[in-house]
Amino acid sequence: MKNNNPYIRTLDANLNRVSEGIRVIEDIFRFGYENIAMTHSLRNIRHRVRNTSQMLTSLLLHNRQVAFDPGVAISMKTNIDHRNKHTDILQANFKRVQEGLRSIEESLKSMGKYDIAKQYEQIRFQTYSIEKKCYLAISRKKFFPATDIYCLTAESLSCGRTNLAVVEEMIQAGIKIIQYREKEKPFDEKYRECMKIREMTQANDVTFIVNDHVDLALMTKADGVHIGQTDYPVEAVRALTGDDFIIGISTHAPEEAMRAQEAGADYIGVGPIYSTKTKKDVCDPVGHAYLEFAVKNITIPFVTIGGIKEHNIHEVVRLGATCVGIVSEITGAYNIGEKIMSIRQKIKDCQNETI
Ligand code: TZP
Ligand code: MG
Repeated sequence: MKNNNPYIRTLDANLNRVSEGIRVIEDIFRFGYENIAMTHSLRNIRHRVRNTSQMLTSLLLHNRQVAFDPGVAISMKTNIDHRNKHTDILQANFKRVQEGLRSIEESLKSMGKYDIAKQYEQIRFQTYSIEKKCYLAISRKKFFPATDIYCLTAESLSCGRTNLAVVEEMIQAGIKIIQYREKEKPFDEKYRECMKIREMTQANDVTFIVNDHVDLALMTKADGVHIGQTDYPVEAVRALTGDDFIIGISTHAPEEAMRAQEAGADYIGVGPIYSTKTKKDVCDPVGHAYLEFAVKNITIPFVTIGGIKEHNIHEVVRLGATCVGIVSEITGAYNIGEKIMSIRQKIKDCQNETI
């Protein structure tokens, strides 16, 4: 058959190549690493690749001529690649995706479709930073766990129970990440509590984060630290802790979130969504709009926090929050285990609604 439009055929082949390459990477993060955040951002980019040229679909299919493609025969004769490590497969597929995107750009320019070409250029740049995040995610041994509830301590809101007693109940209820947040006590006491919590969390495979104090986090061998906007910069903290350490940062606006992500934070706090009395120096509630921004734009894990209770949790989950930070509703519950079970069920119910 006559090769009537080489640009359209190149475009068609490369759109398939790029989507397939992203799908391979996505599946490694989905099934191999069970990394929700990376799976999510790869899925977004795969959809963006397809949606950007949706109006060309019928043109592309009309011009598809697999039987006349000399590349098929060459490929059939070539031995299969012997890549067996995840990192080799990732590297090969990122290259495939980026080369494909460049080829798409050039074909579109040759067809006079400069605006769409520009969009694919942006997608290509996006893949460069996702590639870096993928490598960081797998080179770090410490991951933000894939989990629904992020618990924090608050002894003054624990109905007379100690931080240690509350943490014990959280662990028994199956909580997978706990932050030690304690603003009042002297450092020697904080140190003793953190040492004990480290022991308890380690024994139960629970991620342990220390609020505010990177020195305390390092001394007690916590998995990470959680800092605020006016604390030391993420880069400076990272220089101190190394890569094998989780750094989380509170954010209250899109610019702060983007900056934290660029600076190499492992996760961000998104909030306060609703008004809360738990945090003393807290800003006004950011409401649902900022959460919606985070759901669409943030590619690292994020913890939705601030005034979240059993009665309003459905609102944030329906907007796309997957991990929710809850303080007083849990620390102040009469029965912490039952409260966690019941909140967890509400989260599941909302997630099932959207399937
Ligand atoms: N960061 C933003 S709001 C907040 C923190 C630590 C406190 C949330 O507490 P609560 O009791 O769940 O409203
Ligand atoms: Mg702080």
